[in-house]
Amino acid sequence: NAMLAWQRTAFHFQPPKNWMNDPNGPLYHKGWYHLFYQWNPHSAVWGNITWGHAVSRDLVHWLHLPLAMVPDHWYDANGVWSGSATRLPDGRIVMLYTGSTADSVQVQNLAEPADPSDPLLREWVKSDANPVLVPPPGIGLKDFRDPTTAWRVPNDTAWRVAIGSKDRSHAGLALVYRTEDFVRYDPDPALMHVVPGTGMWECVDFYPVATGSGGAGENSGLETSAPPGPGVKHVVKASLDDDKHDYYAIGTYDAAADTWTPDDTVNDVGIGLRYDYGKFYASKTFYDPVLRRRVLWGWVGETDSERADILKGWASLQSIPRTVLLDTKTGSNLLQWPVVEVENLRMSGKSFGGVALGHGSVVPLDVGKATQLDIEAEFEVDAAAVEAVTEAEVGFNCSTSAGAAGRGMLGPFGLLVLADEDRSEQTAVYFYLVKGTDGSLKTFFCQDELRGSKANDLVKRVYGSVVPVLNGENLSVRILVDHSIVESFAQGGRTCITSRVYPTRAIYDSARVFLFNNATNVHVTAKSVKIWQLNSAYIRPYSASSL
Ligand code: DQQ
Repeated sequence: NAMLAWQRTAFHFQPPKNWMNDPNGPLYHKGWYHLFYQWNPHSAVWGNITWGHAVSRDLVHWLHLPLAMVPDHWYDANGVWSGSATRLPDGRIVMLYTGSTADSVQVQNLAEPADPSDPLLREWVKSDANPVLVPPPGIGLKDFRDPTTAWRVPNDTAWRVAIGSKDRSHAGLALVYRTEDFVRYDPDPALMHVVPGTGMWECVDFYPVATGSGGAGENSGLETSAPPGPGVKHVVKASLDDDKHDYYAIGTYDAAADTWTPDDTVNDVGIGLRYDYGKFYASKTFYDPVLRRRVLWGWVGETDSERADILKGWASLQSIPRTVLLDTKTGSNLLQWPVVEVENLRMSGKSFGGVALGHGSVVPLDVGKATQLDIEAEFEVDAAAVEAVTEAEVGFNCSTSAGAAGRGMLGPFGLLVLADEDRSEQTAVYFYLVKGTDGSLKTFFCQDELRGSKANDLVKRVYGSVVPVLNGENLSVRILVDHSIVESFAQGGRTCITSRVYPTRAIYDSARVFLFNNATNVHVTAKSVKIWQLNSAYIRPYSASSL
């Protein structure tokens, strides 16, 4: 379909056509990264859920393989829903996934590769023992899904698996089962964690992060079974069915009881931090033994209409895979950053230095074609001007604000991407400072889609949240632009925002980039802006000759 063809992305993972949702069972095996995903083989809307499958050498270029699993048994007849992979120390790979039965009951099933020596793991065999777990007493038949990667603890042979649910009072929760063989489970699950009011927890994720005492950094990711103890914290993530956002918290895992306690109870799972303040859901991490890092995948859905999805014949992307680390400087949030391999797509780059942005200025940056970009920008605000302001917009909130068009004393300022020449379309990525009467500064990081497209069958929002900025730090942002997606990472990945936008004019050679400062009381300097054109990734069907 030539119509809307420019909306298809060039370096984000997509199936050749139809509907996709959650990433499933990511793993590394014999030289290949594997990604499975929820897929509808028949149309561009959710349904008939099967597992699509693709492999990559570098998390950027992908080969599509035949379907891994289809709904062909009573215990998954209504859909092969989400699940996770676990690599056992003897090299065995087990896949646990949720089946929606012929009667729409949610059960957990086991599958294994038919031939583990096949690097491509093309064929999957479902266990004769399926289903291996059914909803326990007190849990709704449709509230029991998405098993995690399994982990072990020191001095115990039993594996642990967490499964998301909710209780009768609408509290979201994670149950933990123990198993020796992935077929028989302790029928009495531990309650890992529960948060009142948060509703059904989908796609729970649970993993350790290094606190830095052992040296933090890109290659300091921890294997899922890394023993708890000094130098290790554990993250719990839940995808909230109620509001379709992924929430996480950092805390301490008690391996004896299989319970977990957040460091900060005010910002508990589901009520505190999000991985991403835009369109990003049902995410999952895996440990990459090659680069010793933890990598996060998330489903980025559409914000156009179902009608448009059917017209264009596809729906949804996967986010750029992101390295996840504990931010050892703040200790209270994670850092997410596009995997380093993305930088191999960089082609010609341009640098701009010391661009002065006076009140109300808009400065075009000539970078040529601007539909596939990697941008790194750093801003310095005029400290004396900030000092002179006594109080500024303490009640500010990205989502309820007027967006980039609003004019505050100390914001907004940042970049406009996927903009056309006269900015009839633009997606704004920006900072906005607020100042309390006590002189304290707070920095917001926002993304404004309100003018993203001339089309009107779209959900357009201003997204964002606070981003921690430490003493002496400039404001920095990394932005990946890929036709119909803008993925942004502020302050090294402390706060992230993903938008789907559907420009009708800022397409092909008409797309532009601008710097802007709409603040009334502060001058800003874009200290450095680096912009690279990004090449397209090879994402194509597998054939024997493609190896
Ligand atoms: N998607 C799957 C479920 C999961 C939901 C079904 C989250 O397993 O809870 O497609 O998007």
